[in-house]
Amino acid sequence: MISVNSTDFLHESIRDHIISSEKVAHVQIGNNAEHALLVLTKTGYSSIPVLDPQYRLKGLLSMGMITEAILGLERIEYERLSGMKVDELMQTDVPVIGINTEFRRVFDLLINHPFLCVEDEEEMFAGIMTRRVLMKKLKKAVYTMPR
Ligand code: 2BA
Repeated sequence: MISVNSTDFLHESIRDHIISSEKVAHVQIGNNAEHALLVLTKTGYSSIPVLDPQYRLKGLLSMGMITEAILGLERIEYERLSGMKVDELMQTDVPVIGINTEFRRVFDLLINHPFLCVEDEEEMFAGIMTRRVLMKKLKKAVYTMPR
């Protein structure tokens, strides 16, 4: 049986566990797809947030979305990258959570999403909650279960 203590974290706020906005690789609305491809390649992340100049979340962009957009009939048309804006390519239907959301809520969402974008009380982008952070919390809970 899991002790009450080991699952206490489920009612804890994610606030102190997010990767804060300044540490999150992102692109801005208006950036071209060539710049976005560079950021995705250099950071190694498969998907990153798209923000406006006021740091509000506008969407998510992945490597797949870029390659799909420049896929020609016979080859990948890299020369089209500089003429495309991230605004045209990004996914806008993105799950967003508030900064005071409890861990039990992110549990469900992180089954289908590798990370969740987090907004503060003013609806500004505050950072991301990743699957890795949740897994570490879960591991700690499992290891403190009574035998
Ligand atoms: P992915 O890029 O698909 O990465 C999957 C997992 O691979 C990550 O899980 C992490 O454990 C590892 N990983 C990938 N690139 C890494 C790197 N440059 N440095 C260290 N570890 C790396 P999570 O940490 O749970 O992240 C889940 C997703 O959240 C990532 O998926 C990425 O889309 C996003 N992400 C994580 N940290 C980010 C950051 N600082 N900036 C932007 N996006 C981030």
